[in-house]
Amino acid sequence: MALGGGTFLVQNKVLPGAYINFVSRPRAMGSLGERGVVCVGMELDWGAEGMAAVEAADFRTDSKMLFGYDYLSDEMKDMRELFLHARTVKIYRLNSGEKAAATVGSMTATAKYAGKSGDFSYRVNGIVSYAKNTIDYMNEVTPANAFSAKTGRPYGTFIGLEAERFYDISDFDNAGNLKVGIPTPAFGAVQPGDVKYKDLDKNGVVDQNDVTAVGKSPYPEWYFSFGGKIAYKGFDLEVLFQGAAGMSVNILDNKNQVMAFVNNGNAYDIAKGAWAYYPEQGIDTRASATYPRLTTESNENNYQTSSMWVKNADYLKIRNLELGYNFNVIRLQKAGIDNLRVYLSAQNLATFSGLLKKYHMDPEKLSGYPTVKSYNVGVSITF
Ligand SMILES: [Ca+2]
Repeated sequence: MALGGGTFLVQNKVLPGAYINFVSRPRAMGSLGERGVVCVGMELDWGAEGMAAVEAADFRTDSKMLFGYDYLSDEMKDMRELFLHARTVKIYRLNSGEKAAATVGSMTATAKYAGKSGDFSYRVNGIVSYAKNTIDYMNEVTPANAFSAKTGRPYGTFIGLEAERFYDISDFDNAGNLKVGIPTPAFGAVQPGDVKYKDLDKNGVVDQNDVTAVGKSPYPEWYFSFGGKIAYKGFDLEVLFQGAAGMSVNILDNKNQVMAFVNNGNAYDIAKGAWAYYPEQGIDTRASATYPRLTTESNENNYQTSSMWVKNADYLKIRNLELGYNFNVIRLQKAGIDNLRVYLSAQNLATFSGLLKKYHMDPEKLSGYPTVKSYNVGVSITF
């Protein structure tokens, strides 16, 4: 399939070793398996070699924050790198019945810095990218209220009800009915301790016409990884961190761990924050409750997609940590072995995440077992 087509590339040599690319790429992406998707946009690359940038330091002169062109020998060029890539594209989906258009902007920066002094050497490197999209047009049934629309928001944005608070005793009359003036929820009878949602269109009824954005999308806006390695004589220590930010998850997707007692299931830690008011037993969690009242009955009202359950899913993980020692002795080489390495490594050693801390859920793998930690001891021989 060929729609659009043509690539215009202008490469400007700005400085020896530095370059700027202006790329205009109207192109069809049919070859990527998505039929009828056309992508038109601008890309801008900026790379520099032999340039000490803001994030780098020139260890030879011990100067920091050096900016400007700095001649480096070929050997040194391998040790420093700074690269920026910016992109804005408009994506059109042209299939009949599935018309959609979105604007996507993204930027990626990578940097590497390495040095060596005698038997000691080090390297640090990182990548950070930011991407944001907006749905310009899609085949959406026009909602009753503009604030409910998916169009105009990033793809995948969680749309749901805004949980305001829990119903209190004072919201009900003596017969157990909601007092006049309190909007009626459309998801069945409620009691004190159930989730009270905002009646956004103020029509006196809380229903699906009151939904709006209650979080971001499950696709991160920010993605980053950074790491480094230090080596001294035969020893080396390497670490890699990776993380993502600017995304949400709906923890109701892990029903077993969120909905207490449902299907005779257990109540997990999350339910410890349950609303409870038993004055005769001296129990009153009303001021601090973070979870609706506990019940063994199904409760449609409390388990709507809402800000009660859509949570921030940012995380940072230590993906890899490895300590190694390289034997590189002449005796071994005589035996035809170039290198003998012993190492101790750990994968997914630690996860820093509010979701994991508060709800024992791995943001990358909401249900089931969290990402597996693993430890390895190894020997590698290079012949
Ligand atoms: Ca309403």
